[in-house]
This record gives sequence, C-alpha cells and structure tokens, in this order.
Amino acid sequence: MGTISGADLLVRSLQVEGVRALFAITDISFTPLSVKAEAAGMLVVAGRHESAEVHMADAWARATGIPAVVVGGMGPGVANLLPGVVNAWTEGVPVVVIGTQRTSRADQAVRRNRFQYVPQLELFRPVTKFAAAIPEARRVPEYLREAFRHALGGRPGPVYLEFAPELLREEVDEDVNPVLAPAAYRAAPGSPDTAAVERAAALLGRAARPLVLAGNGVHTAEASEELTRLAEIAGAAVCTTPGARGAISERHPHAVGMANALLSPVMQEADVVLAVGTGIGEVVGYGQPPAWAGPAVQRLIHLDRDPLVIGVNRPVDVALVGDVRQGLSALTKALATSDTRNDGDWARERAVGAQQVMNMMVDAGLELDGSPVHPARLAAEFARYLPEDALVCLDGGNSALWAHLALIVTRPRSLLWTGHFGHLGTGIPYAIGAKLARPDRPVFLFSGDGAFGFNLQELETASRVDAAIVAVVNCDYAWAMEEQGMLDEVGRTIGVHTSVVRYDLVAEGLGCHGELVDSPEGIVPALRRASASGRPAVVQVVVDHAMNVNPPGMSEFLEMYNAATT
Ligand SMILES: Cc1ncc(C[n+]2csc(CCOP(=O)(O)OP(=O)(O)O)c2C)c(N)n1
Ligand SMILES: [Mg+2]
Repeated sequence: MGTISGADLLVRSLQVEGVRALFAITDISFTPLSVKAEAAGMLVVAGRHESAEVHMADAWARATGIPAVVVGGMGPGVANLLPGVVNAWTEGVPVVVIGTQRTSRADQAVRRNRFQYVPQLELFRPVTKFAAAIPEARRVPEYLREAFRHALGGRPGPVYLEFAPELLREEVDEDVNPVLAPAAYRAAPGSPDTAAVERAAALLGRAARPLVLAGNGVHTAEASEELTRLAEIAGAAVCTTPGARGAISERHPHAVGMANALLSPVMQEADVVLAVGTGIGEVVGYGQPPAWAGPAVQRLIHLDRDPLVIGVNRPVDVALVGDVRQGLSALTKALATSDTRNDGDWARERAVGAQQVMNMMVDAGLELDGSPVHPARLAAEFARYLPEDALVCLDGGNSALWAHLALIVTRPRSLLWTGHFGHLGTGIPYAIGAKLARPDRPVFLFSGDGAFGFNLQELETASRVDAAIVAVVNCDYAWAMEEQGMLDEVGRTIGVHTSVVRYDLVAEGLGCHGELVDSPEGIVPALRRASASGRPAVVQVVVDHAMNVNPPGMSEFLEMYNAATT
C-alpha cells in the first residue's frame, strides 16, 4: 500500500474531469500544485493579475465546454480573484477556483492579526455555487467531486476550494479515498418527461408563427445541430440571446439573429415561443411586453436542465426539464411523425428580413469614409476581414454594440462576451484563454479603448505564452457609452474622456506587434500585417468620438430595459 501527496490527489481529481490548464501567479504556498500539474502534462500559465487569470479560465470553458483551474495565493492573491469569479458566476461559467489559506478552517476562529489573512471563504460564498475549505489531504477527492457536481450541474458556475498549504505536502494512504471517474459521482440530466414533450410538440405543431429563443444552455449541451434540426422540422424561426450567438448559424434560412430591441417586431409576432437553455433574463426583456407579446396571445414552452429557471420571469405553458440536446431531439422526433406542423414560410420570410438588416449594417458601414474613422466602418471592415473559423471576443461599451451589429456568427462557441454582467476588461484575457484552449482557431478581440486598459498588462502574458491573438481597439479616447446619459441628465460630462494613448507602442513594449491606424483604408492592411506577424498583435484604430456615442439600437435598447418589469 503506497502513499500519495495532497497535491497529487488534487491534480488527479482535476485530470479525471479533463482539466488541461491551470492559471496561477506563482506563490510558494502552492508550489507542489504547480509542479504536479506540470508533471501531469497540464498547461501551467502565469498571468499578470489573478482576476484576469479567472477570465482566461472562463474563456477556456466557454471555448471548449471543459473547466480550467485558477489558483490564488493566500490573502491578496485570493482577494484579486474575486472580480473574475463574480463575472463567471453571473455569466454561468464553470471555473474551478482554488486558494491557499494562512491557516486551517478550524484555527480561523482565533483573531491573531495574522499576515495576509482575510476570511476568504466568506468572500466567495455568495458568488460561487459551492465554497468550502478542505480540512485534510485524504478528503481532497471527496471535495473535488462535490465541486465538480456543482460547477457542471444545473446552471453551471464557479466553485471555490481552499486549504492550508501543508495539505498539498501531506502524504496519505493511497487507497483510503481513491479518485473516481466522473460517471461514478455525478449524473447528467436525462431526456424531459415524454408526456410533456408530446404536449410541447402538439403546441409547436399548431403554431402559426413559432419562434425559438436559444440561450447559452444550447452551447453547454453541445446541441447546435439538434437546435437547427428542430427549427427545420418545426418550421420555426430562431433567435438567440446576445450572449449565445452562433448557437444556430446566423446564415441559416430560419435564423433571425439576436433577441434585442431591433428584433422586437418578430418577437411580438410569434404565437408560440420555445425558450431553450436560457433564464429569459433582462437582456431579452424578461420574455414580457413590450419586447414580447403577453401570455394571453403568446404561448411559452421552456426547456432547460435547471428546473429553477422555469416560470421565473414569464408564466410557462409547457415546462420541459432535462438535457437540452435530448429535449430538442425528442421534440424533433415527436414533430417528425405528426401531420400538424408549420411549413416554415413565416420563419423564412422573417429570416430573410432580419439577415438583410444584418448584411446592411456591414454594407452601410463600408460606405462611411473620412478620418477619424467612423466606428461603424471599423466594425464592418473587421467583420468582413474575419475568416470563417474565427473565434471572436468582444469588450467595451458602444464598441461592443458596433461589433454586435456588424458580426454574423455562424458557429457555436465562437463569440465570447459577458452578455449578462457586462464586465469591462474581460476582452484581452478572454482572447488569451480562448487561444490557449483552441490554438487551431484564429482568435480576435474587438474592444473599446477604455475596456482595453483594464488588463492591458496581459499582453505580456500573451507574448510570453505565444497566444497570437489579433486585438482591434476602437479608440475614441473616451468611455463613450456613459456619455449620452450623463449629457441628458446634467448637460455636461465628468470623467468621460481620457488622454491620447499609444496602445500600439504599449503593445510593442510588452512584446507584441503594434499598429496605429487613422484612416479607413489603413484598417485591412494593418489587420493583414497583424495576422501575418504570428505574434499577439494590437491594431489601434482612432475613431470619431462623436459618432461613437450613439450606435443604432442604443435608445431602443435602453427603452426595452426601462420598460421591462424589474
Ligand atoms: C468593470 C466595469 N466598469 C465600469 C463599467 C461601466 N461602463 C459600461 S460601458 C463603459 C464605457 C466603456 O468604454 P470603452 O471600452 O472605451 O467603449 P466605448 O463605449 O467608448 O466604445 C463603462 C465605464 C462596466 N460595465 N464594467
Ligand atoms: Mg471608448
């Protein structure tokens, strides 16, 4: 009978779950963990700020469906993890967060004015699905199992585990608490109830104007193909939440794009809505008037793996609780054998209209000449430049809105954006995490200049780990999204403008390729040089600040928010 260290038990517990990356700024409190993870073949990456490392792990999970691990050293290292964890929690992204702690849980009750001590568990409890202190090495597998059950079950989310540094070095009997395979300790949801599927299929089959609202749960379940097949069989139009774009190809003849204020006429017209893998939150108007029609005239079928999201924001006619992929397949099967189903004319008509508007955004943007560059021109040039297999990250205020208007997303897990929390600063780390997870894909970032500044130093990380991302900065030297509201309220701005910054030179100083562009004609050549450099690259494009203040759809967007019940 052999012995095994706490660090080994931890790494093995991560490996059985397919974890391949560990993000950590070195801290001697967890040296054995870094060493064992590296020895096990995991990618061990040190960022320049713990919160950015959480964003990297978050992007890894979004790009692959598999969680990554972030480790913080006791006290400040753990405290710095917090914003990244808050973002992952609100966004429903599984991240395994580990902290060392000055002392064991049992010893924390005594107030001794310790160096680098803060009650970490209490900080993380409200923003994780599970937070616990592992008391001793032999219980590592048990705590990791519980952590993964929570991180990946229901609506996914981050989990936090902590321990005193000695735990990693402690040797325990190898056979006492062995590491099990995931199938032995956590179950995936099954297919929804058959009778409910039949009722849903009957309702969808009789619909005159069926519309599917797809959320991130479609990505979680890897159910894009099933979603597309259902749309075809049901003759339904499909929109996605803004954060789940690409769940269906936006070029599919039934795709009507993002559920936002601009799509409201279609959302109101539908007589049966199938919401799938979404909590129908505020960004889609809570599924209520004025963005949608009321329950009296618009029926709702809601399919989700988590029963806790059903009926929260809108009364439901048929609830389907279970795996999204199996649920969609079951619905497709039930409809395929039914003689009552929609012919898809309404869906195709609406999709033609919606896709014309989407194409128009690019065509109209390309017409805008002059310097400084119009942000719509930049977004259009960017969208047109992207290769088909691009993975795009968005960050910024109005900058992100311009990009949303110009982009057409055709693949799942290809647009990373904090659609729920709107967390500025996620862009650079998201792009790095995505590129490390998917080196086979060209990874781009479209960011506002304000957002870009939060984690600018991570460009050094990108350079060091060879994450050849191409970052485009829509640079108006201002926090433009905040400007109009402030002008409307007090007639002037405070703290909206920043000084002129050479992000291209900063990028070069941090080991990346840099480009500064001030004319529309300069954009594409700079993008080409950036891609060809083979290095992480920053293309700073100076845009017209006045034009950046009010992107189309902005006022409707605010109107929809204000009108939906809070
Ligand atoms: C971390 C964080 N801080 C503040 C905000 C509030 N906020 C939303 S948009 C925005 C302006 C963003 O400026 P920039 O990235 O330059 O994009 P622009 O609107 O100028 O295109 C601010 C400050 C936020 N969403 N997140
Ligand atoms: Mg700006």
